[in-house]
Amino acid sequence: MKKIIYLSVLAVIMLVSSCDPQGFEPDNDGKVTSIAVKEAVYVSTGTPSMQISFKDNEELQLNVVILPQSAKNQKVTFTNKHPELMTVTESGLLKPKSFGKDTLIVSATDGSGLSTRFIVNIIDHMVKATAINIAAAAQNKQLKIGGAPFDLAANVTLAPADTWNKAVSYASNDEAIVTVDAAGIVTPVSVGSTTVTIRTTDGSNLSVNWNVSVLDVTNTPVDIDRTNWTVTTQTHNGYGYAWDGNTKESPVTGLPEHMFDGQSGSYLSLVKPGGNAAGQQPPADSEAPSFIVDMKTAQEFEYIKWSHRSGTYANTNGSVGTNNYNYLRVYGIIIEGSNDGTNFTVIAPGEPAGNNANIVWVPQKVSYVGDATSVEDKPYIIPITPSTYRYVKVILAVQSKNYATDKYQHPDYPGAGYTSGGNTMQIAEFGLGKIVIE
Ligand SMILES: [Ca+2]
Repeated sequence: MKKIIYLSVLAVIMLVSSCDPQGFEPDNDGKVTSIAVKEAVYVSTGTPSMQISFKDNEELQLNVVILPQSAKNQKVTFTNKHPELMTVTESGLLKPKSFGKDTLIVSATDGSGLSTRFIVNIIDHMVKATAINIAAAAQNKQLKIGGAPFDLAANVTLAPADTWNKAVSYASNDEAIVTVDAAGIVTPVSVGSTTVTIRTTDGSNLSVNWNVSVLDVTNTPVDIDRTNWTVTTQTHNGYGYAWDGNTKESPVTGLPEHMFDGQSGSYLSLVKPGGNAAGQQPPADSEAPSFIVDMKTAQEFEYIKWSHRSGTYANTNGSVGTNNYNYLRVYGIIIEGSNDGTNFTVIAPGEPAGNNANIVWVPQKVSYVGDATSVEDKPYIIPITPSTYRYVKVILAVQSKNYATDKYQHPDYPGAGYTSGGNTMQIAEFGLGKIVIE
């Protein structure tokens, strides 16, 4: 009998040892004492609790941790309070149906009666915007008439960063000031101030007004410096100019460089085909005279600056009086550009008019028709096709003697030029430049 008891005790010891190799004897009879879920985190706000969170377009597999690890029956069951929000499988896979707040109950099945509750936050994956932000650099933007459109969309962000639907709408509150397209490109229309309303489209119904002003612009003509310019003339007999005032040997004016001296009383004078002056009589059918300006370096230009003779002029050789006849003026030119001084390309006028598309018309206060006078004491800015050249050739193509309905004709001035007089064409100032928009 003693021997049997001894063996029984030994068997018990061996049994215990096989269940707990550490040698500690469980004090709970192998029952579950704690149920934890790895995915649950402690949330201290509100009623402090262990909470599980996931988005309503995701599934979440729970990993349950049972204590003690030696519990004999570690199987648990899952139930939840709101089956309309999610389902949970036998293996602890949470499947969302809608966003909201549910309660998950994880229960032991070993008869311990133990269960643990978790708050489950099923989050709307369609995160809505909470704010519309406009970059500081775009605040109170100033645009300019005729200036570049502004990319407002590039300066708009929504918070939070994971906002589901980042699309916003744009609406100008005064389309007479600015217009804005669906892509958020703002175009200035006229001077004034208004706002553009930026609105979310994700249902958050947020909006902000963006301030914008449209300012007038100044188009400033900037003349090219003429200091180093030189000029050559091309005439039927090679004579460089028609002298004016005093004598051929000591002319007062008429010289090519007088186009660059800043004085409208001095000028380059060239004899017209069919004219007779300074000992020169080019035939009426001879080629129109021209001059070539060498600017020494290639320059960008988009306008001609031209002054007709106006006022008096004096130098050591004497003086010339004012002369306001239209027939001493150039009516139209053909302008050409070159970078080698030999091969020239026609530069089209900014505003072609008349029966020759290459003619750049030189304005004056009176008509090209007939005999008229006008004081021309200000330079004209004449737009031409923007170009970059070192050499510019100006052919004096149209003047009073060849202005006629069957020759050169400007549509605003139908008729014939004055043919009885006017032997020379006089150019008081010639320049080139470009418009700077500020
Ligand atoms: Ca001059």
